[in-house]
Amino acid sequence: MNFIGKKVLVIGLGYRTGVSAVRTLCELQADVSAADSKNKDELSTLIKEIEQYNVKVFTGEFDESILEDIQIIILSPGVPRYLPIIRTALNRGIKVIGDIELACLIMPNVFIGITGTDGKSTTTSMIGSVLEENDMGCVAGNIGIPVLNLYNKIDSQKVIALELSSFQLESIETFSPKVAAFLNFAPDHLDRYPDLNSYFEAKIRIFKNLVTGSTAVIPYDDKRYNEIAESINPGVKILTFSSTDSNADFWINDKNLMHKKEIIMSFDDYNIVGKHNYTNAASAFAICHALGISKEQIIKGFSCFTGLPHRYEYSGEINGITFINDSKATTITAVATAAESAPEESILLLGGRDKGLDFSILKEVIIKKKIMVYPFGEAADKISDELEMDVKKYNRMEDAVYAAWEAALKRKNTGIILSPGCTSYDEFSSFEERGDRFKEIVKKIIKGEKLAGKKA
Ligand code: UMA
Repeated sequence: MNFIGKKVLVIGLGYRTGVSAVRTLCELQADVSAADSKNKDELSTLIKEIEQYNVKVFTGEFDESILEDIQIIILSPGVPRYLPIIRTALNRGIKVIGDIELACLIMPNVFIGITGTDGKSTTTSMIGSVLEENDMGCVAGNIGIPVLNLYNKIDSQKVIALELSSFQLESIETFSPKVAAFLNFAPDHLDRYPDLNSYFEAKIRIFKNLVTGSTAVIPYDDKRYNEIAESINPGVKILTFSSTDSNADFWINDKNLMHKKEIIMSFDDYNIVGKHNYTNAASAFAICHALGISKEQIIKGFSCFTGLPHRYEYSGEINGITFINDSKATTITAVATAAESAPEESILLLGGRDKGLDFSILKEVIIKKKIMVYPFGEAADKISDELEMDVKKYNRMEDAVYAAWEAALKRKNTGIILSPGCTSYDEFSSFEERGDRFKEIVKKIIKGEKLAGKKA
C-alpha cells in the first residue's frame, strides 16, 4: 500500500506503539499528525522523541477538528474503539487500523500470531528462542516490542512471531498470519469490554483472515473449543494441544511433551518450570512444527529458553522466606496459577487498578494453600470484600511489601508473592515498572537483614 502524501492520524502517542507508528509513517512519506488525550507536559518526552519529524501533535481532550482531511487513523491498542472520536471517524468513512494491520500492509515478512488470556508472552518467547537460535526470525507485539520498530530493520525472509492482545486484534482488517494460535480463554479486561463475549469475539479475530495453507493452533481441552474451532475457515489446517488429553496432537504426559504417541522431550532437561509452562511449551512446539521447523531445531531453541522476567520470577530469599515477582499476572487465572505453585502459607500481594474481575474465585486456592492476602492500591477494598477477608489494606504496593515482610518474619511465612491480578496503572506506568520496584524493595530487605545479622 502506498502511503506517500496520505493524511494519517496516529491516536495514542504511547511510548511504544504511537511513536513507532509516527516514525514509520514519516519514513513512508505520509502526511502525519498525532493526538493523545494527555496534556503537553505529560507527553513532553514522547513529543521530544518525534520532534525531528515535524509532526503536528494534538494534546488533551479529542476534538473533531483533529479528523479534518484525515484518510487513515492508526490507533494505539490502549485507546478503545468505542470512543466518540473513533465512532465519528468510522461514520465519516475514515479507515481505523492498528499497528499490526499497518505492519502487514507494508512488511513482506511471514507473521505468526499468538493470542490467549494467559501465557502468551511466555509462549511467544519460547518461539522466539527457536527462531533466534536457528536464525529464522524474532518476536514483537504485545510482548513489549512494537512490530513497526522492525520496519526496514529486519530481513524480509525472517519470520516475525507476534504476541497479540485482544486490543490489537480489534484493529486488524486483512492481517493473515501463516500460523495463528489461540492459547486459552478466561475473564479479563472487563473494564474495556461490556461483557466476556465481546472480549472473546475480539480474540477470535486472529483467525478471521486465515487462508488455505495456514494453520490454526488451538487448545483441545478448552471449554470454548467448539466456538474457537467454528471460527476457523475451512481449508485451514488445525493443530491441537492439551495439558492432559492424548487425543490432542501435542500434549503433556507427566513431565514429557508428547507428539501423538511419541515422547518429544522431557521437561526435566530444560529450563521450563511449572505445569502451566509445560502447556505453553506444547503450544509453542505445535506453532513451530506448523511453520515447518524440524524437531531438532525446535529443541535447540527450547534449550536456550531461560524464562521471562515478571512471570513467577524468583527474586530472592532470606530467613526462609522466598520472594516471587509475578507482576505480569493481571488476570485471576494467572494469580490462581501462581498461588497453586507458591509455597504453603505464603503471603499474596494482590492489588492495583481493577479490571472488573472476580477475586472471589481465588478463595478456594487461598484456603487450600493457607495463603494470607495483603491487598493494596485502588482495588484493595474490592479485593477484601470479594474474598470476604477483614484484612488491613495498603495504599501503595511498597507499604504492602514491607508490612508482609514484617509479618512473615514474626509468623514464619514461607513466601511473599507479588501476583497482583490488577493492572499497575494506579501507581506505575507498566507491570514491568511495578515488578522492578518490587525487586528493588526485595534487594533492600535482603541487604538490611544481612546487616542486621552482622550486627547481632
Ligand atoms: N490514550 C489516549 N486516550 C485514551 C487512552 C489512551 O490518548 O483514551 C493514550 C495514552 O495517553 C498513552 C497512549 O494512548 O499516551 C498509550 O497507548 P498504549 O496503551 O497503546 O501504550 P503502548 O506503550 O503503545 O503499549 C501498547 C500495549 N499497551 C496496551 O495494550 C494497553 C502494550 O501492551 C504493548 O506491549 C505495546 O503496545 C507494544 O505492542 C501492554 C499491555 O498491558 C504490555 N497489554 C495488555 C495486556 O497484556 O493485558 C493488553
